[in-house]
Amino acid sequence: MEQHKIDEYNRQHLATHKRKFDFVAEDVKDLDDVLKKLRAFNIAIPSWALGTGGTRFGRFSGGGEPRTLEEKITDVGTIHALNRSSNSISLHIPWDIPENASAIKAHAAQYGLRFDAVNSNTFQDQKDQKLSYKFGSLHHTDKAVRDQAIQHNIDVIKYGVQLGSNALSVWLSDGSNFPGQLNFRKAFQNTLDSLQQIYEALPDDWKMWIEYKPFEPNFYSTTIGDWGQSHLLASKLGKKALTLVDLGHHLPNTNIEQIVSLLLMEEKLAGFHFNDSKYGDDDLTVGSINPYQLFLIFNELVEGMDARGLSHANGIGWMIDASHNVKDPIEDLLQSVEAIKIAYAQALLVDTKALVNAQLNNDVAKAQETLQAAYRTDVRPLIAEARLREGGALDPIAVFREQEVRKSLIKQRGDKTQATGL
Ligand SMILES: [Mn+2]
Repeated sequence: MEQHKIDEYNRQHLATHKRKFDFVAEDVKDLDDVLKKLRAFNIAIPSWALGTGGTRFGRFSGGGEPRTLEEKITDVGTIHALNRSSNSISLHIPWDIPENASAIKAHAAQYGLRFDAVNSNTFQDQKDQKLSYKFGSLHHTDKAVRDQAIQHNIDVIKYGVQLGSNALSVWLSDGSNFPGQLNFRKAFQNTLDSLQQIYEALPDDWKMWIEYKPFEPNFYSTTIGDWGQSHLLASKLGKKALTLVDLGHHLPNTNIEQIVSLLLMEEKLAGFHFNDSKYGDDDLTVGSINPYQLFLIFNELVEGMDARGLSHANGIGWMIDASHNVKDPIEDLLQSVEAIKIAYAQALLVDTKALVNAQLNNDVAKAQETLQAAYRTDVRPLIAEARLREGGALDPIAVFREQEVRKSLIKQRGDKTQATGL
């Protein structure tokens, strides 16, 4: 994405933007501080979200999908050039093995990108793999399978070290489909023992992020099924182990914002996998179904991070984990980042003094009014202004469409390409 094209678009739309920005900015206390925070806030793009996601019934590629890790990085570069808020990429091993780490790093640096957490994968069997994960990986009854899965995680750390990453993200599909299939206690102990061995392989400045999920692909039990189980493991492992919250990994109507608040309090919140859902782990675009919940989560994040003096930009990990089977992946990721920044900006606008007062006085109506006053503010011009000051586009999707980026990707890469991933 050439900068002059972005600048040209911005020039054409500057007057309209100014009018909208001035209108909302007038009522924002600490405007400079809010803009500074918005400019610093970046969300990592997962390497598996740049192609069209499949479902268990089918997959309909959209054309021009990245065929290699280099092309995935190029696409993240396009996203970052447009929104200036996606300065890192999160790799999934073995879908994206960096064969030549220094060349990959240089390619990413060219777009101003670095590498976020690396993700291991023991929920599928790979070609040439000796033992199967059909009945689990780190919790497996057979020590040989556990050892193989442990070694894979250690290999992933090694790839991550070469790329300058500093966290290993672990999601296990381990669980059971039928009552009686598994001894819960032994499965948990095996998992703990396996994670301990991986933990010992972590470099000093690394973290281990432990993700949980209540069901799917197993439908009777999941060995790390909820935040309690993840937190129990993280507590037993030590300071470098933390709980990762994937928004779609909860049963319907779970109060995720409360989970976030308590994990932050305990210094055990690793970070986020953003997505949205209506029924289960739908992996829909974050903010597309329940933007109010996203705002309430960010309200707890801002309050809890401020209470601990953490930097919003990098105090915890921010990452998208979604799968798009009908949209252009780049447009979907641009929408995702925008939705996250909207919720963040609204949380920054909460009148915290008024809220604390309302809470102390049990003024329930005032507390609700205070939160919703922030939520109902149209903060999009603030985000556009922050993006403009960083050199991004006032409207990233509009530029992506005007420049016919997808069309040229199809021309370069072909119509029938398929990115590695789900
Ligand atoms: Mn996830």
